[in-house]
Amino acid sequence: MNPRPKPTLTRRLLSYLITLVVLGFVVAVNRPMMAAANEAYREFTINRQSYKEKYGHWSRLHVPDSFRVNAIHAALLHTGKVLIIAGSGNNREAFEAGTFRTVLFDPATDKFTEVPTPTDVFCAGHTFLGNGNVLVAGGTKSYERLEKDITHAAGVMKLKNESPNGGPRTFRKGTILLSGDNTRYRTRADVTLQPAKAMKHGDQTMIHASEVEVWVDAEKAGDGPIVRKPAQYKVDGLTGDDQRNIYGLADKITREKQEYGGDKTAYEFDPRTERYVRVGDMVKHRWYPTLTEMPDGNVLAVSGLDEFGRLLPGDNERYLVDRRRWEATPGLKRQFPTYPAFHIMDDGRLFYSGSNSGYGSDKIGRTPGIWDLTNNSFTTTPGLRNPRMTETSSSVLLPPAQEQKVMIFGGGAIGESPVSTARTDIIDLNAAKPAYRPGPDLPKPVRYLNAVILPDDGVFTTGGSSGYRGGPYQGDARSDLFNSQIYRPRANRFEKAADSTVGRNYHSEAILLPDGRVITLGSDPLYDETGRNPGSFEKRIEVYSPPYLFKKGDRPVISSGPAEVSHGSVIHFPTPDAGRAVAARLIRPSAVTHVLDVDQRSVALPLLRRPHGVTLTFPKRDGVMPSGWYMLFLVDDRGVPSVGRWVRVR
Ligand SMILES: [Cu+2]
Repeated sequence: MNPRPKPTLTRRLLSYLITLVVLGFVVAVNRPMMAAANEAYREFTINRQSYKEKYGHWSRLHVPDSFRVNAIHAALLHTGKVLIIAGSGNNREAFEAGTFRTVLFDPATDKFTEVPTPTDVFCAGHTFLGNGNVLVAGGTKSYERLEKDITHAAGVMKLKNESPNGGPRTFRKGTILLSGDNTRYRTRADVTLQPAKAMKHGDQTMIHASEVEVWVDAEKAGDGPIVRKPAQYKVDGLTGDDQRNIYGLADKITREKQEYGGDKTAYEFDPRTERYVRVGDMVKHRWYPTLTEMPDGNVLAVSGLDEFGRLLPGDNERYLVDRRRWEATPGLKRQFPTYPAFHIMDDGRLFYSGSNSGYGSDKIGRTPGIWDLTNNSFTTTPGLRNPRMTETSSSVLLPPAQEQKVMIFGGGAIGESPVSTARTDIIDLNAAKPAYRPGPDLPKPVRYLNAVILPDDGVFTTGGSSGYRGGPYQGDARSDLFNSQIYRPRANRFEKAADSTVGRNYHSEAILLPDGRVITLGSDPLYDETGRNPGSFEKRIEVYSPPYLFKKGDRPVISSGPAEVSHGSVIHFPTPDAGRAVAARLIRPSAVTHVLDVDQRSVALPLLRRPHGVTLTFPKRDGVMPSGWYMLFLVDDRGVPSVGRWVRVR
């Protein structure tokens, strides 16, 4: 028999190709089945009791269509409801239509309700006041305009008046300003210019010109009207003395990007009436400010962009709670990037963790430190690793607040940088020379990590993305992170928690609910799944139930107790579970936006077991326990907390 001829190269290649095609076909046909099998196995695993006991469990909340809003801000009210604020929700059409949204969600009944929203509070600052109202201040006056959309040169025109006579002068929108070569620029809004001030210095009278600022746009499109140098402009139509006394000054008129402009409107949101109550306007317009309640109960507003989208260079201001109005604090001039994160220390000073979000100088106000408001001194604190990656990081006053330890999580380099970090660092503010020390790394580099203090002293951390706004990261088009983990301060390590199913990056929030669950909302990805088209705002809401909710046996119960307590008081709370109660925690509810939550803190209450209850000692110091509403949790020997009981601290 002749040996079989060796197949030619062509034949061999052909047979490989056929095998490949057949294999590919088999895989393609079975892929949905394999994916379904994987999914079924995952479902089976995460729903097992033993898995839930160890890692907790996520569930999706049903949100009726009419209440699907862009959750930019969220706060837990002492009525137990979650305040969800969108304003215009980072949606230009909504802004231009004047459609501003706020909804309330009641986790006890799963019901949503609508709240009328008078102005655009998108990207305002907020914090709780001692009476439980949420102070909401600033917001959006104008949307950004990108360079590619700017057809007409524009700039900020300072109108000046050097005459003390003639009273206030109003210049209508559309007023023309003329450059030296008679190029025409139109004002964008009505403005009123006060007369100059005449001031006596000894026997001399000095005139201080008044001024008001307004956007102007070139009448003609294109680059012709661009002016790059400071220059003086004539107001069209003025003659004689008026023309000499009243004029315009502009640093530049260009086709550069115009940032979002801040608003100066302020409200107290009243949880009882569920309405915004207008209070005095802020001194400055602010977009992305931080509001911090101070130990005296007043509120400090720091940073933000002004109405022309310029970073406020350290002009901070104070809200006087009793008078419901704002006043400038020239004695507290200090510049920070937008949404700087402050934590009130036990002695009333503010610790700036270095976390911030959005905009700011790359040099000024980026270093963490302790700010003494009594003399405006600022002592920087050393030791933070990756100090250039604090933007979009988060920071938490670790539980319990008495230990005065702050932890910073992740963050990215300034602006739309592709760089982010998995670093956590911890600082002990009780130390003689406080300095950040290395904490355990997060599983992955992350921006926008939401961090929530749990009643069992764990810090639940979830979501975020490695790339800017969930966008490209090291070759992947999308970079949302689904891993969650609980930081255990005692053990100084992260424990794995169940994966979430919804990505949460920029403009997302997470909040502890009174029943011990955590609600997560929002996310504003730059791109869609393909990484090619613009992303859409994430409107789904997820709720995480921590492992303690799956332990066998009943949760401890606080049967009753006073609704109000004062600093330094010792109070008996009846409970049938006194025998197994090991800890009591007073948790101040979250008010969060842009991973900034200066309100959240957990205060330890020393506990004495009695036959039919526990006796709790409340701290004396405002800096440990600022006045306001808190949730009181009793925690048993298995680490299982009671449902939070609302207590007002006076
Ligand atoms: Cu924002």
